[in-house]
Amino acid sequence: MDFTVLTIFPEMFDPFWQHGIIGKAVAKGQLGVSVINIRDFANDKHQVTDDRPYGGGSGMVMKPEPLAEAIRSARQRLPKSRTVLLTPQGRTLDQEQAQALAGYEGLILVCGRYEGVDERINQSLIDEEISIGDYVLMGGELAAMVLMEAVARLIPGVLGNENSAALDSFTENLLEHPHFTRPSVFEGEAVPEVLRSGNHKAIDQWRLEMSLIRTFLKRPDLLKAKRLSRQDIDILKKWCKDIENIIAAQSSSDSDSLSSSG
Ligand code: 4HQ
Repeated sequence: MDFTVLTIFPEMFDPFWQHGIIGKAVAKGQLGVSVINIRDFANDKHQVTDDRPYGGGSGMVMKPEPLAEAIRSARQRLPKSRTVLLTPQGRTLDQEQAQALAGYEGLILVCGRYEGVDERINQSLIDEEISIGDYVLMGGELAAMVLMEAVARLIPGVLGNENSAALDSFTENLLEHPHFTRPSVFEGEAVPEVLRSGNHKAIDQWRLEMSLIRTFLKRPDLLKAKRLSRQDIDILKKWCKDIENIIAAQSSSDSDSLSSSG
């Protein structure tokens, strides 16, 4: 996978390429990264990349000529790549889309500043508009980094042998189970006994139960969208039964509280 970023702030990406798993993937040649300074494609003496908006109003607009030349230059180097504009007007990035983007040979990520880019760039040179969420940033650079992190970890080999596991949680619409490490008791809170039992079948079962209940409590929308396995359904049914039993025990022993609470 090749990432090419178009920006007027190329230095912002140096620390990003250099650290952590992305840095390692670049060093191992699993990831090709480059940055194009849009300013280098401005032809005037002062290398201006913005201009005043037609129709008036506050703020500036990214001039089309330098941006168009920068995109063409990137495409020439990576003809099979997909050109993405980071903008709040795009579809909101999710795991499924990250998965699809990971399938391209290259991604050209266009980062706007100011009020955004001249609309004609959008019409002729952008394959896809992507947003990282419904809030307003000052430029597309951080959005491009978010996108690259989400995509890079899906490229085979980048996360090592954990890769297939990493695909699991969100792709399957399930939040992760809780994680614990040493010490076994921290500030009075003990690690759940099952995790220290050495019983791997019991551990797997507990983790799946935790994943399901957390998804139900924190992100019911995900659980609703999930394709449930037989095992998932059995776990959910067991909880339903447990809750029903608790309610049944209440109504037989304490009918007063039922009628008074309505
Ligand atoms: N931008 N997701 C760039 C964003 C944004 C987002 C605002 C992009 C400013 C010039 N990008 N323009 N949200 O807020 O991707």
